[in-house]
Amino acid sequence: MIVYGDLQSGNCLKVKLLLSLLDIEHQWKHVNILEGETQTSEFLLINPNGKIPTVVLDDNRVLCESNAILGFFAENSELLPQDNYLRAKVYEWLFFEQYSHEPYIAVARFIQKYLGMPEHRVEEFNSLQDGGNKALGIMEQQLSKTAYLVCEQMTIADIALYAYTHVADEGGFDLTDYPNIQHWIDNISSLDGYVGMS
Ligand SMILES: N[C@@H](CCC(=O)N[C@@H](CS)C(=O)NCC(=O)O)C(=O)O
Repeated sequence: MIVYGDLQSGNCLKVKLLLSLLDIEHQWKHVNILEGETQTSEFLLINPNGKIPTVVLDDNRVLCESNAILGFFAENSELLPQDNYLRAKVYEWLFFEQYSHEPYIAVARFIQKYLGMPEHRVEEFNSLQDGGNKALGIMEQQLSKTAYLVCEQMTIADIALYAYTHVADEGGFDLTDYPNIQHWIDNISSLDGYVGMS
């Protein structure tokens, strides 16, 4: 199977980290977003939305959207609970990540790290800080009660949220304000099979 991605992207790191933790063999193809490689006619034939991560399975079926990809590969593993309620809590965090976390933290990081904070985006960057800190506050609150976001066991919710949280400082967020998140980050980054951004 082929995974199209960029390891500097949190959405792509989610997939790389899960495949590594579950020891699933794959070929990683680097895609350069800033060079427009997600918008070529060849790439748009694979994913009409022009985004990474994108997975092409061995039978040529395609799967997009990082959190859907996590769910697909985690099925029948301990990273996706069988219990209905716990599974719904995993989904709750996955949707939270896409709507209340990534649009603030990942976008602020993109403006600062990828674009080098251009003058015309400074106001937008500043406007993302409250929303990002709100999301971090919600995670911090949960992690003061349980070791991982859903329960005492790690799930794909943790992988999804880890991706942009552990580099939130690159978007202007100060993680020293969030000691439980810092502890959770340390736990995840010391797992066997861990891979980070490179
Ligand atoms: N909701 C999608 C977001 C994917 C996404 O925005 N990917 C970015 C990189 S992090 C991308 O491919 N941008 C290139 C483009 O929009 O042309 C997911 O979770 O996979």
